[in-house]
Amino acid sequence: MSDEEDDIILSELDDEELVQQMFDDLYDGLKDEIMEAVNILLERGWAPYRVLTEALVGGMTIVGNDFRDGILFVPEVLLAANAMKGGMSILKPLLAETGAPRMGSMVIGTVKGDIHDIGKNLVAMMMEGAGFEVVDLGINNAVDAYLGAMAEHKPDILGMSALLTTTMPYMKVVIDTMKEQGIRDDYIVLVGGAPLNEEFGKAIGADAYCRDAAVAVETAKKFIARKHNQMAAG
Ligand code: B12
Repeated sequence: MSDEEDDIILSELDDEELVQQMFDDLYDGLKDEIMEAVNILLERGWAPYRVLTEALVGGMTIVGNDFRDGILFVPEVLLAANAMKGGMSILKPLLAETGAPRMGSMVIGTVKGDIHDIGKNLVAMMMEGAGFEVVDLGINNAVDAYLGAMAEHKPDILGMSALLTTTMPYMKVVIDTMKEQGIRDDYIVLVGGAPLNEEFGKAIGADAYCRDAAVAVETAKKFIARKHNQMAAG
């Protein structure tokens, strides 16, 4: 690192410069700097959700593009992911603290063979913030892990995440097993992850594909309202 870079004082940058600097720091995997910058933006009155989407997710998109293009490799991306998680750890309690009324519950996990968890964690955070109780199964979940958690926690919603084209078909394995066991219709099944799309969601028999965490919250609320209406009518 050059002397010039050493001299950057994050709190002296204006918002726009600070966000640019966060993109660089996330790219370089500088967790402490990311955490400091998140705190600065919060102190300046930025809403936690804005910090999350504009600074952290924005920065991760740049990392993602360079990973795709072969400019960054797994070790660097892991560091960036770690820095992102540092920032998310500050935002998590704030997003969960909205005092929203309890909306329902969700079991969520990344599917078998897949260790990507940033997007899933974000969805879990946003759902908690919207008043959902969330049981997070973590990564690399086989059918039994999902079924066991559903039997134990009886959630309204099952959420599955996959970031690889090789792991996304596993979602169908889970849904097909639910059908075989006659429990498919007991749950609202939401799926997400960068390589998925709406068509895929339909094809595997999910209730909905959600492009991002905000859409996940909206969709979950919509399905819960529908479920309550059905219960009231029936
Ligand atoms: C970070 C990252 C990693 C990190 C993961 C760290 C971690 N703790 O998660 C590390 C370095 C470990 C990694 C490893 C690998 N990765 Co990777 N990774 C990424 C990267 C750059 C970013 C993913 C991310 O976190 N995005 C940010 C979050 C916020 O977005 P998101 O995950 O899409 O989530 C949002 C939505 O999709 C949605 N969502 C997500 N989940 C869910 C779930 C539900 C229920 C709902 C409703 C919504 C929802 O909401 C989220 C929030 O808004 C992507 C690039 C990309 N464009 O996605 C590649 C990418 C996914 N990886 C890729 C690859 C190839 C790999 C490796 C195979 C590389 C290798 N050679 O080893 C391994 C696989 C390891 C494995 N078995 O899983 C490819 C996949 C290509 C493909 N078509 O399958 C990508 C697309 C990069 C690329 N273009 O080549 N990776």
